[in-house]
Order: sequence, then structure tokens, then C-alpha cells
Amino acid sequence: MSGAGGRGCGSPVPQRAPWSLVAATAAFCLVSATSVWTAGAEPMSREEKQKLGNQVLEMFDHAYGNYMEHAYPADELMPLTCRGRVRGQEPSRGDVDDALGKFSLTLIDSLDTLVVLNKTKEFEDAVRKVLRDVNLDNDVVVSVFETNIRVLGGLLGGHSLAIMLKEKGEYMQWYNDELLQMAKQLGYKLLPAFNTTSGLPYPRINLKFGIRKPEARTGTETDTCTACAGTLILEFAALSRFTGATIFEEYARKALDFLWEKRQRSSNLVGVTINIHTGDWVRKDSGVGAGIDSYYEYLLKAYVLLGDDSFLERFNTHYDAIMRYISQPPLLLDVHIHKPMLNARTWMDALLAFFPGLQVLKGDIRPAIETHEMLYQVIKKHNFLPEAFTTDFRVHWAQHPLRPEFAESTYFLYKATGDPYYLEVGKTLIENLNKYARVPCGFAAMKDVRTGSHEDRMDSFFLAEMFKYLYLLFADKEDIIFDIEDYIFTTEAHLLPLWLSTTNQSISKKNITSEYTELDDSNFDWTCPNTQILFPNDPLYAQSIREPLKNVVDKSCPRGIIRVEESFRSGAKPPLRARDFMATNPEHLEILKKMGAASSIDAEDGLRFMQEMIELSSQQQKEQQLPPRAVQIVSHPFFGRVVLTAGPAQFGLDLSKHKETRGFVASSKPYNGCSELTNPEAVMGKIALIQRGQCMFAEKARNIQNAGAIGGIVIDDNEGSSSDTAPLFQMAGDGKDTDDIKIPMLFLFSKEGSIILDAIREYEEVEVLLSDKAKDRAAILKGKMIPSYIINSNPEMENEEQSSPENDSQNQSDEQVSSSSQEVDLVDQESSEESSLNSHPESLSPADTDNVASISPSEQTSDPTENHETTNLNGECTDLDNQLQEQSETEEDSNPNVSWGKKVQPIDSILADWNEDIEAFEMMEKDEL
Ligand code: DMJ
Repeated sequence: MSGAGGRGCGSPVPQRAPWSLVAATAAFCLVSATSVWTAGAEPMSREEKQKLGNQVLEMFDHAYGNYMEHAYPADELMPLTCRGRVRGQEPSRGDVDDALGKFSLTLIDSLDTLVVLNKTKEFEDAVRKVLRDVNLDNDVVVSVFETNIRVLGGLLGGHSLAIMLKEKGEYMQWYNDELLQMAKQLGYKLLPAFNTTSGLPYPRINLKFGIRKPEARTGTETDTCTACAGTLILEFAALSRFTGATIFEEYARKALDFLWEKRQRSSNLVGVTINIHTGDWVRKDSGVGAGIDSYYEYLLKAYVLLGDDSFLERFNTHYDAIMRYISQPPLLLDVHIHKPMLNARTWMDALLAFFPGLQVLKGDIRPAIETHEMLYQVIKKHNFLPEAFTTDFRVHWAQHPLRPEFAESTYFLYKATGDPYYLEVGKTLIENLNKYARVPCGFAAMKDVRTGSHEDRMDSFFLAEMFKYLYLLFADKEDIIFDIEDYIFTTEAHLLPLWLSTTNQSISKKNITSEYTELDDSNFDWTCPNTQILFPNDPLYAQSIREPLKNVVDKSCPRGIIRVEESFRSGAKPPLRARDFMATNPEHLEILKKMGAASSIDAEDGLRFMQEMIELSSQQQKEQQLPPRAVQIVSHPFFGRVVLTAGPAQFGLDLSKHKETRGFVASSKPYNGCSELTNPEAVMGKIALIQRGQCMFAEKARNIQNAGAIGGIVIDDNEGSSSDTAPLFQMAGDGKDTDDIKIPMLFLFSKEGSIILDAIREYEEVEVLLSDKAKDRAAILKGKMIPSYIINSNPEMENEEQSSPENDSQNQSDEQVSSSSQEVDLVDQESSEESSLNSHPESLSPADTDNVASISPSEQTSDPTENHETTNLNGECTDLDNQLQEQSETEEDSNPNVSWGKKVQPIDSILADWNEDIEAFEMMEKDEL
């Protein structure tokens, strides 16, 4: 392809290329292959793409409109309670709240999205609001990283597009760099954070008082994450180059230089957390997800934006290490920086979903296609990417805060391959967002992807990133009012112009502090996707990479350290894995003894085995707990769109085994339900609401059951409690036989409970569904006259009048809904839902439990009917449950009280025996540092 100085993608970037050429060439990579695709997935018509693009616009309006109407000037929208999240006024959620600086975060983060989505008028209004309302001098402690990527990045992205529009001559004619002035003011506010000997910034700063002052309430931290210290260069360099104030770029470079110096020299990897004073690695595990992700991203993008070869050299060195140790296609698994052949985890986090996109920028498309496909399979199973999932694709952490990383990678892969398959992927993302996350007042994060329950949270990155990538995915060049290829995306998807590479470049020349060697051509290999090799006369090439992974999730065997197992296929015995360990197997005991012996390989095996045992043991503790349940409000105007996370009970009807319970709610009298109800007529045939406290849960259940209730919801009496901030628990019985309790009982924290109580106040009749997992809206509304937008999740039909709670109160009956109502026959949907659940038994598995702590020892055991596969010592797929079953049967012969859970008890004694070895191993690690 021409452009970029006539250099085709796939050709190495020239040594010492002119800055402008470097930037343009790298950006060029992203769009080079769109015309390559000629076969494979069915092409998508222009009309269909436009329809999907319009759908994205409508979704953005729904999110942004509700934020502006119900939350602004607060930092974020709380979409379930339809109000603003103001820090200090809501229960603290810990570190997550450090992004909130009382500076109208969502508005600032949305600025350049408005321009990308062609909402220039709204952009102009939004900029005026920022200039008029936003105060950057609040006495609030914020995360330096989040403030940089979201607020500084948001202001700079806004400024970049404001000057672009001004130059075009129609909009923003009044603009005089005011956003840039705010950005500079904020930049100076962040600088005190860099006052450390290492040059690594403190993780937090007080916007008003900085770090050191007594009023600052921060500055005592010793550690920061690698991404936190290494994700500044784009914004800081842009600020320097826009303003001419060199100090920002200098500080960001210094921090990057320090991280580079501290890389583990033999593996070339970095750890997750580092001491900002000593430079010691605090956490020595290393991956491409949480805690490190955007450090790598910024090295490559800093090269693109600033044209400084040292950044590319560093990136390529790290990338080589990542591909050598962390990448186990399609997986990306954390390892130890000193022992990179040793996996540090058996699960992956959702943040790593950005990595395929970065690989596209790097030009390494094959592993990008593989990892992206694996992630897509996980999404197809759970509708969203859970925050963490195991190597055998079970949910490890079930939350999903509407993260954009997967959409980002989908966009870049589409740009690189032109394969319409990625448009279909984007379509699925849109459908899932509308179907499962859309609520009347915005989009709500998923509290639990398994139950479909919501969290009262819509993070600003959802507007900054998700809508940009989804819109751009379906947009043609003429759909965007400027040339997107002239810009680079920051990690928060803010746009910085590539012409910065030629502006004030003396700053970078003056301040290159690290030494780097002369680069040879190999350093630049694969800097652009080489379409010649990617699609060697075969347009089905990308599809052929995906094909073997199509069933990777459904037919998975737990995969831990495949690399190690493969190395033993040649004949030697593979090391003993914790999941295969049987305390009764003499051969295993023999192997254990050997692991304690002197050889370093045995010691490595031993250490890994112990880590696996600890993980397995905590996994099994989790397995003894019940998964959370869902309370779905199905009556008008909710129509199943609000799903609350509920704690299960260890007694009463088990909702995972029975059909859901549906009914109208009624408060019991007395409200605590601790004595015979005085209003049995009110709760008869209904789901009774009872307040927590003053007697046992089982007693409450019996009292409402005796009054004729068909279910019960216990609401926490601790005002303000919420499943957002407190771990969910299961309600224990009363220590006696509770078989007499037949109705289902669920627990809601006060905040979730008050959503139902408020609904009763407003709408009187409130119907809910108690279940193990949110039900399909169509199934809920079977046979009812309802607006078609609710069933189809076709937001084009939805307007603010219909969806806003205020207006809904005027529309209380089903007959009053619009003429687009339709009657739904759901027999098929129900059966298909059932069959899809059956085909994924583990989606309901107790093993997937997280965030559910028991307030009493649970009597539950793991479900022996679960079909978990594993690999045996020969590396073959076997049925874990058969193993467990067999094992349990063997043990029950000798001791009927022994359960699988107890079988791992000897771990304590094993650990004690090995303490010495661990210490020796740790010493070894220290020496290497
Ligand atoms: C965003 O704020 C940024 O992309 C950041 O780098 C990490 N991920 C979040 C969204 O998930």
C-alpha cells in the first residue's frame, strides 16, 4: 500500500526513520488489511453496518443522556438507583473509588467520544460545561494513574478534537485552548507525586494538598503497580508537546526508565507491584493483564507517538519474553519473573483482553486471533467476560464492570484482517449489552455474569472506550468527520494527534536518559502486520486459525502448565499436579518426598505443587458455598431489566434445582417476621418481605410459610449495606432440621432491598422472580402485552419517555404501552434456554461460586453430577467427577464421614514439611534480584 512514504505494511520500519514517518507507518498498520478479506465469514452489508452503527449511537445516548440528566455533575451514574455517585456520600468501595475526584469524571471521559460519534453540537455543549463547572482543586485523594488516563487524557483528547474542529471552520470557533489550560493545571497537580528518589510516582495524590502536607491524607504508600507508574508517557508527553512545558514528558520518561532498569534481567519480565522507594519488586508475578497491561501498551504507543527507538527496543524485548513465557496460545498465563517457566496462577483476568489489540499494532496477528477467539468463546458462554476465569474456562471472579478491552481488540482485529467475522462479534457484544446490561436509567455493570444480576455502577470508561470502539467497528471512513488514522488511542481510548511526534521533539532528544544499543532490523520485525504472510494466498487463513478453537471452552480440559506437560510427553514422567493428587496413592506420596529433595527441578515442582494445593484448597472451600441468586423485578416498568444480587439460604427450596418462583411482594407484619404474622391475607400466595434481625432466618421462613407465602426475601436491617461493598453470604439454618421449610428464601442487602421497597411505594404492585440466574426477558413476559423494545432489546423503539422511571409512573398498566406491543410465545425460547443451560452444566456449578461467604459452616457439598474434565497424568482428558466420585467411594468404605473436601487436609502437614524448601527457594529468588 502506498501512503506512509510508499512503504507497505509488512515492511520493517526503517532504522532511524523520520519521526513523522514512524508515527504514520505504525498507525497505518491498523488499517492496512481491511481490503484483504475476500472470503470466509459472510460480508456484512453497508445497510446492516449502518444499522448497527445507529444502534451504538442510540445506546450511547441512553448512557450519556441518563448520566447528564440524573448524575451530572457527579463523577458517575448509578444506573439502578438513577442518581449520581458522589464520593463520600456512598459507602466506600475501596480502591475503585480513587478514580472519583469530584471533577465530573464521566463528562470529561466522554468528550472525544462525542466527536467520534459525530455529536459535534453535544461536544460543544459538553466542553462549555467542563469549563464552567469542573473544579480540579478538590480536597480529595485520587489515583494518579486513573486521573492521568481518564481526566488528563480526557481533557487532552477533547482539546485535540476541539482544535481539529476549530480548524475545519464550523464548530468550536470560540475555543481558545481552555481545555489544554485545564490539562496543564491538572498536570502540575499530579507532579508532586513524582517526588520519590526512584522517580516512580506515588499511587495517590490529594488534588488540593498534594502528597506531603498533613492535610493530604496520602503519601505514606510504599508500593505502586507497574501499569500505574508506566502509563503516563502518552498523556504527559502530549501535554509537554502541546504546551512546550518539558517537565511532564521528562517525569514520565524517568519513571519508564526506572521500570526498564528494574526489569528482571534474565527473563526480561516485570512484576505486578514495585516499591517506589527501593525499586524492589513487591509482587513478582508477571502477566499482561491487571497491574501491568498498559505499561507494555505505552511502550509501543510511545514509540508510535514520539518516534523514539528506545521505546520500541524495550517493547520488543518485553514482547519476546511475553511470547516465550506468558503466551501459551490461546492462553496468556502469569508466571514468576525469576522462574518464568513456573506459572503463578491458574486463571486469567479480563483486562488482558486488550492484548490481542496490542498484538495487532505490533503486527503479530496469529496469536492475536487465537487469544481473541478463546475470549470470545468465554463471552459466548457467560454473555460477558468475567473479571477472572480459570484455564478451563470456569468463572473465577464473576463480576463484569462493562469493560471495553474485548471490543477494543475486536476493532483492531477487524482493521487488520477486514474479516467480517469481527463485525458479527461486535454485533453480539451490542446484543448482550442491550439484553443483559441495559436498565431503564443507563447500563449497569454485571454483579455476577452467572446470575445476570446487576451492580449499581456505570464506569466512565464505558463511555470513553466501549462506544468508540463499537462505533468505529461499523463505521466507514465517511461516517467519521475527521481522519481517525491521524490519531493514536491512549489506554482510555482518548485521541492524541500523531503530528505531536514532530512538535517540540527537542524535549525527547534532550531527555533520553537510558542507554540503548544500535538497533538492527530484527528489532523492527513484525512492526506492521505482514499481510503477505498472514494471508498467504488464502483468504480463509484467519478463519483456519480460529477454527480449532471453536469448542475450546465447552470441551476444555483444565489446562495449567501445558508447556511443562508437553515436555514430558517424550517419555519422562510428568510432574505431579495438585489436582491429580491422591493422599491414598503411595506413588504420589513417593513423588512428594522426592519434591523435597535437593534437585532444583524437584524443588520447582514442589513449589508449584504447593501453590496449586493452596489454590485448590481455597477453590474447594468456595465449592462448599452456594452461588448467589437473583431477584429480578418483572413488573412494570422494570420488565425484568433490573436484577438484584441475592444471597441464598441453606434451607428451603433450592432454586438451582427447581424452577424459579414468581410472585408479587408484600411486607410481612411484624416486619421482622419473628412471630406469627398478623397480616396473613396480605402475604398469602405472595413473596413476603421480612427484615433481618431479632430471630433466626429459619424462624422467619417458617412464620411466612405458615401465613401462606410462596417465598421470602430477607432485607438487611443494616442501613446502607450493599452487595457492592459487602461480601454476600448464605443464610444458615437454625442448627435443627429445616426440611419442613419448603419455600425459597433469599437475602438482599439494604440497598438492593430498598430498590424493591421504593418500587412498592411508587408502583404498589411489584412482581419479582426468584431464581438462580436472571431469566430471559422474553420468557418473563410470556403472553403479556408489552413494548417490543423490551422483548427485542431493540433500542431504536425505546425513547426516554418510556424508559425513565418518572414517566413510567404515569404509565402503569400494560394496556397503556405503545402500539408496538406484541404478544410473545415463548415455548421455544424456554426450551432453548433450558437446553443451553444443560449443555453448559458448569455455568450453574457451585465451583463457580465467589463472593459468597457463609455465616455458618455450610452443610452443602459440591455437586457430584458436575461434569468437570481434567487431564490425567498421561495428559489425557478424563472426567474429574468420576475421579472424585471414585475417590470418594474408596474413602467412604473406610470412613463414611470423609468427604472430598476433607481429603486435602494433609496439605497442612505437607506444607509444614516443606517449609524449609520454601525458605530456600525464596532465598534463591532474592539472590537473583
Ligand atoms: C480503562 O480505564 C483503561 O483501559 C485501563 O488501562 C484499564 N482498563 C480500564 C477499563 O477496563
